[in-house]
Amino acid sequence: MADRRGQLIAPAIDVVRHAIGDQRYAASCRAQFDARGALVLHGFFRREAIERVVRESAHREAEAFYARSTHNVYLTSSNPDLGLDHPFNLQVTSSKGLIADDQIPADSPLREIYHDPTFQMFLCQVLGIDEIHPYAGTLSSINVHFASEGMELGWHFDNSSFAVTMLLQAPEGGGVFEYVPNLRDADVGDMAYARVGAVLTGDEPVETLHFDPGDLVLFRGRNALHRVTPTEGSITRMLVVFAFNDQPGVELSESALLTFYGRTN
Ligand SMILES: O=C(O)CCC(=O)C(=O)O
Ligand SMILES: [Fe+2]
Repeated sequence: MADRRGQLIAPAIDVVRHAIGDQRYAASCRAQFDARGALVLHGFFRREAIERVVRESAHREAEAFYARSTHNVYLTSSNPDLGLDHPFNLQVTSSKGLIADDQIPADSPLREIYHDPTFQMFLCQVLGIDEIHPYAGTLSSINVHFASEGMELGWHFDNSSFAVTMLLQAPEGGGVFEYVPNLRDADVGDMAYARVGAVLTGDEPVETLHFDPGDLVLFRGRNALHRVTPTEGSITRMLVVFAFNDQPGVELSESALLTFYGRTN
């Protein structure tokens, strides 16, 4: 399938349901994304592509790097001066397994999607950015996350301003993405302590983002407080993260690489 400019589009993308090469379609996606801080495009990836990626990823679950940590919602170290029960210092738990970009096969449909020029241009239009680039380095661009029974991601804000994900395999229960859109404006240094405290004590209502395997999900994780509830049952939650930057040459810090992957290259 080709777009308006005759550009071939990765066959894994269902361009019949999602005309990503069409400016009007991109504009309507952007309006939804801006209004909600999140966008779910149901059935974005074709079933055959998902099944293939699940087949090529599932047996690598044992090779994944597993980490469990306690952290605050800002993913920084604590500040003892503020007191242990200050929202800045409240601790939550995260545990997941991860395979890095260099563990994903060269011919995986995930790579075709990630590098597809029409897909990248569509993301720019929806996100309102001029350029989109992979991470420098060999680990961070495409990752597959595994959450087996009991694993969860605690409440947090992402470091990056946007996230692009796709669920590969849903668990029997749990693994629910909960969030509060636009809880803060990180660009002006807003820490939103009162609301962060209220979400963590259950006093502020949160929203649930529903998505199924094959749905494309975009969200503004730097300003939306979000979590993924613990997986229930024996089916592992599997999710792809397509990580991009709006500038070239960005790489995670050495300590972030060690935390996420247990290695730096
Ligand atoms: O697993 C998800 O749906 C979200 C992942 C996430 O929030 C993250 O990796 O920071
Ligand atoms: Fe996140």
